[in-house]
Amino acid sequence: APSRPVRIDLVGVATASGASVRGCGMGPEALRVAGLAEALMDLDHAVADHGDLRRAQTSPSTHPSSARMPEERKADVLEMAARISDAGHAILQSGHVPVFLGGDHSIAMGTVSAVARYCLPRQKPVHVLWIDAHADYNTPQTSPSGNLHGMPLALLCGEPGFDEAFQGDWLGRIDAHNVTILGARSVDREERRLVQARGIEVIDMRKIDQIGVVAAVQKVIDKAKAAEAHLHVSLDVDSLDPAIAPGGGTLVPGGLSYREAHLVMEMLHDCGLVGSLDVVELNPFLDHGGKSATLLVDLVASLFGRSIMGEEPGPMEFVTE
Ligand code: HAR
Ligand code: MN
Ligand code: MN
Ligand code: MN
Repeated sequence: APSRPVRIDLVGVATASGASVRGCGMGPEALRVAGLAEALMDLDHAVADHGDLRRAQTSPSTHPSSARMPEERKADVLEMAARISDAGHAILQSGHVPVFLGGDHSIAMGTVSAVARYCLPRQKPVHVLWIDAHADYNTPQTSPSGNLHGMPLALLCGEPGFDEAFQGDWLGRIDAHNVTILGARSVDREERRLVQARGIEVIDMRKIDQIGVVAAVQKVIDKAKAAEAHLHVSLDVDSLDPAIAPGGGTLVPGGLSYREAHLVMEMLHDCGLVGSLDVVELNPFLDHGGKSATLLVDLVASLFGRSIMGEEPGPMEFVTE
């Protein structure tokens, strides 16, 4: 395998508390069944699986068909974020690459915090590449749904409007100028206003159609490389086209194609800057026979060095025009 072997620590986060559709709490196990650790070991990486973080078992609701109460779900999300942040920080301290398996996207409140808490005091800038159909930049004031998986980036960028329950030693902050959202095609009106006001770079699907994945990803790589940044990739299953990845609770048509998604991952691998990863929102209950889980495993393999012919094309070989 062409990539430099690294030590990868898998951390499952078996929760759907940030989402309204249940089932993505089973995501980590589906990724294991689809062969994630084996695929990475096949690329000569050393892999440890830390198992799953999960909330303590609570008694069943007296109203089984109703969703759990918003305040209770918020408490879950924040408790989980604190635990994720500490677990991720310890992994980074040990010099390993954390790969977080969601779980809904609210887990990124903890994962990105871990990266920020580790890198920023060491004068290492952080760049976050958020690959998603959505911007996940709502605040409790702007959110049309109240679902916390639509808010992690806003919290991480220090957006006002989050009450004191969201603040704590676990929370790490990132600069909105060091965030790129890739693959967006569903952004709420108020959310769009915030994203634009903060100067967050959004490479939406229309832009990808126009400039292509190569130019899009090269923009991110150039930025991260110039800053000598740690690149954190947060991969939401709904960034992918629903035809190839049906296993998500909030699907939006017009997503990344199979080869576009792989090319993103292949280029990110070759740039050598990726130091942590989230794979989120996989809902095995909605998936079709493991199709989405298998695709995600293959994409993670591409990110960690799997290539068709085993070659290592330097970044320059992408610039052919
Ligand atoms: N923007 C919508 C909201 O805030 C939906 C976004 C959340 N869905 C996700 N995130 N899957 O990527 O409710
Ligand atoms: Mn998301
Ligand atoms: Mn999404
Ligand atoms: Mn700035």
